[in-house]
Amino acid sequence: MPTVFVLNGPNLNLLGTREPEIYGRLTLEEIAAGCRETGRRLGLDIVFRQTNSEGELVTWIQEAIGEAAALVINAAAYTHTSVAVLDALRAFSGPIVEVHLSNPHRREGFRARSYVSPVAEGVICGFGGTGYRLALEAVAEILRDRPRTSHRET
Ligand code: CA2
Repeated sequence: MPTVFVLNGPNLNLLGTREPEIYGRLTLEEIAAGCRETGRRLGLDIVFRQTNSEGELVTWIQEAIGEAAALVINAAAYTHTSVAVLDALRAFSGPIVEVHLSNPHRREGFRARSYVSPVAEGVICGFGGTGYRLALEAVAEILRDRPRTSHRET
């Protein structure tokens, strides 16, 4: 079964507690549970993580090399700032899907720039927690159409 890392960046652990008008009412744990459920349905082994640290996010992306068939990433604020995240993502050869709960293009101008998009197969934004399910469905389809053998499968 292909492993998919679902990586989440800073402050997403606060979901469900503040700013529901922007990010919705789901907690990150509820989103994680939804991803695991979707993974069971699609035959994907989901590794779901969140960190507030840029270095830890980079380390997890490096871990995904050789461990994961695909990456779903909501790098949160690091999306707009982190060349380190971009460089790590460039080293990952499988498909990458970028997810955002909100639609950054409807918000402040600085959110329109993404250091993840240049290496992503696609971007899903503005659909709240549903975006994670859509991202996993896209990943499953990409892996079906374009199976890779360089990653570990269990
Ligand atoms: O819409 C998204 O998913 C974002 O990646 C969320 C980031 C933001 O910097 C990006 O521009 C778009 C921020 C996540 C912060 O999450 C919070 C949740 C509840 C309360 C406070 C922050």
